[in-house]
Amino acid sequence: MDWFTEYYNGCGLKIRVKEKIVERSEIQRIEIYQTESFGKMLVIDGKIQLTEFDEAFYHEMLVHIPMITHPKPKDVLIIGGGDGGAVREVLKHNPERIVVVEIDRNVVDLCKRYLRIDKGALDDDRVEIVIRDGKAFLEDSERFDVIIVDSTDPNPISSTLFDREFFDLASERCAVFCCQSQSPVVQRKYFTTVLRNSKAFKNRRVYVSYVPTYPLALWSFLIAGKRIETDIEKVKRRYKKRKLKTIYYNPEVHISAFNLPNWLKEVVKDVLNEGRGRNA
Ligand code: AG3
Repeated sequence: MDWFTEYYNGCGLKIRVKEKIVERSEIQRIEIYQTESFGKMLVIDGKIQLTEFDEAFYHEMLVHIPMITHPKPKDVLIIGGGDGGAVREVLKHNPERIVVVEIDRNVVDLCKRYLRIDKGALDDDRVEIVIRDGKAFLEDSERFDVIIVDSTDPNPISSTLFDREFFDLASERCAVFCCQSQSPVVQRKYFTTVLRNSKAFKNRRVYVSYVPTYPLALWSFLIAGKRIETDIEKVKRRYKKRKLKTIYYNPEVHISAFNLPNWLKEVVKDVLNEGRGRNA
């Protein structure tokens, strides 16, 4: 049996793999493995995107916090997320329409064929799949109730989803926005880039979750919207009303995700306050 290793800043994660199920390299190098203990695993350009074992930890936290924040999400846009994990979770809220804008057709095709974590969601009548760069799509798109960005780490293909203009545009196209914002521990630069470039949103908060197969397991998310829902009673009511069935997310986890340790609070505060008061 072989080991698959993803390296980050002077450390890494090693996972034992039984076989490589498929590999395709066009705009990105996509690999799907059968691992020894974590089920199937999707890797893009050497970086672990998901394993069957913990993908719900990530997708549920990426999706349910913004979806619950919106009182009645009807139109939802997912940028990235061609594996279908995020769409599967969005469908649990029974929206009228979901558009998935994925830049790489191969992600959708290979995941549908070899992974099937979407559980049929990618073929649902309410779901439209558009193969296009997410920022280009937003330039001439309508407004959505919720926009969720399920991207890879910043790289030449995904970099348009991390720049200032992207967040400026997104802020005009939705009521609630949420994106994954990388590891605040071992990818601090990526994390602060998201915070710096998303100034167009007037009200933003960071929350965190535990995703064991991502760099050092502590993962961050940025949510923006007029009112970010952290009232436990309201969250409980919506969770119940929408009859959500989840394996990680619940109303208590929703609330506690926003409670950051001091060092991270400091990082967030420092970046959000940058430039303020300089000319005071
Ligand atoms: N998107 C976030 C994956 C980031 C993982 N980074 C890494 N392993 N260096 C996941 C896409 C799954 N829908």
